[in-house]
Amino acid sequence: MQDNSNGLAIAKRAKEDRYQGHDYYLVDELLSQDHLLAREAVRAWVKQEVTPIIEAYADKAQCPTHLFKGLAEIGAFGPSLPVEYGGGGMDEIAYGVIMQELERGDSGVRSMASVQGSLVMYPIYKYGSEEQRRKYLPKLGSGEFIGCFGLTEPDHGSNPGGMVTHIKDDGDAYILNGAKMWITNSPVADIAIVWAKDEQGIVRGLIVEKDMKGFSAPEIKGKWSLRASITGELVFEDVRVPKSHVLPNIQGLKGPLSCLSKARYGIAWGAIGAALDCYDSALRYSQERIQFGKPIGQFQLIQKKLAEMITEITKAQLLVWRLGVLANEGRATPAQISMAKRNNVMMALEVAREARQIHGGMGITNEYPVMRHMMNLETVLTYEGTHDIHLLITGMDVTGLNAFV
Ligand code: TGC
Ligand code: FAD
Repeated sequence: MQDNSNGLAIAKRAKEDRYQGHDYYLVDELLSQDHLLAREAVRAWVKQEVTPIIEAYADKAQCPTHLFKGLAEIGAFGPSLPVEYGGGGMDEIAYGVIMQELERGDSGVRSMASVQGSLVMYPIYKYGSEEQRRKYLPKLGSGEFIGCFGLTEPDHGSNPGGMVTHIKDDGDAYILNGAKMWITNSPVADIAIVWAKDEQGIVRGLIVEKDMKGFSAPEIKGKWSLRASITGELVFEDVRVPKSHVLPNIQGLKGPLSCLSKARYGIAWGAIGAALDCYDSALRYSQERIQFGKPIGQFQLIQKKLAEMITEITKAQLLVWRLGVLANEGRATPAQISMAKRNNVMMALEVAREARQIHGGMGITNEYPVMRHMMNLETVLTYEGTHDIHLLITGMDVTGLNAFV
């Protein structure tokens, strides 16, 4: 009878979350005690709350909405926003570190936090009236309210400036018509930040509440990526939005794009978390899996994969650390953020693909996190600006020539 004890023993252990971080260039020495404490807290929370359930939720294509409260408790919503407005009062590096640990668990869980903090709380904080800030931010920060961000439309994704969703003046309110597509959290959201054109064609931001008449948010089904995140549409049919719900301090496309800069920054950090989880799992598998009488990690081709993975992860870690320093000084440009988002997400996707190969057949199963990360990262490569759009942003920045006109 054949001895299959090696494969069975590894599969049994795979379900345990044995993740540990990897820091080849001692980048942790560039972090403060507060950053490291925040990371430990979120890592422990992910091990306790996310890892045990995430494969089942991804399998059923369901969002673990019960995690919203816990995310609020660990300070994942707006970590760098002021405490009095529902945020965490920390710096931009702490925000990045938290996103990294969340995405180590699952990109969809990081998405839950990114949208709430950077795309809903941030625009209300930055562009809202004091009354709007006081009304919504504490509830969003505590997870009592869930928010979503509606920019993309069925016919306007990479080119949001072409949006057709619009508002018409009607005395003390605006009448909102149109539709948004691919909106994270929309079916479970209490409020939506909606970007629409006014009668002069200027983009305005509105806070739309879920029970406003004529507003609906149907779920989009059938996703093979980000399965543990809920995505939907936003449909507006003559929705009467009081003028007090318009964000008074911003006009133009710069409004939503500046929110995207905040969220893209978090994704640049977050993607490294997914890469680290794949690398960590592959490294362990390579030491435990025996073929031809020795651990597969002893074969040069496996070592090549692992060496290249940790090299790319290390480069990405240094990139976001420097970006974080610039962000703390208020000097990180949108184009620098684009470069980091683009580089780190593709890096993570390539690491996931290599890690999948190292796991052999087991790599396609939910015994290991690798295939889930890989599928998730296909969305991360596309949302918040596609891989190619970010390349064109870098191209425009270095040449001074605009490819979008
Ligand atoms: P353009 O003329 O270049 O810019 C209009 C105004 O905006 C300013 N701006 C920015 N400001 C801050 N941050 C940025 N990243 C900015 N990008 C541009 C710009 O300076 C200008 O200001 P002003 O004062 O001159 O008016 O606009 P354009 O229409 O030519 O578009 C350029 C382009 C293609 C780069 C832009 O539209 C773009 O980034 N497209 C990608 C769209 C996108 O990223 N959509 C994401 C939707 S939200 C999402 O995916 C959430 S997923 C969340 C999750 O689940 O985690
Ligand atoms: P398109 O813009 O149609 O692009 C299709 C292809 O054409 C891409 O490869 C693109 O790179 C390429 N392309 C387009 N223009 C150019 C060009 N000028 N030059 C070269 N190539 C070009 N949006 C929100 O507003 N809020 C959300 O919460 C949100 N969550 C999302 C969640 C998920 C799961 C997904 C999948 C998307 C989400 N999005 C959200 C939408 C996301 O931002 C868009 O999918 C993305 O911006 C791309 O738009 P599109 O899908 O319409 O693709």
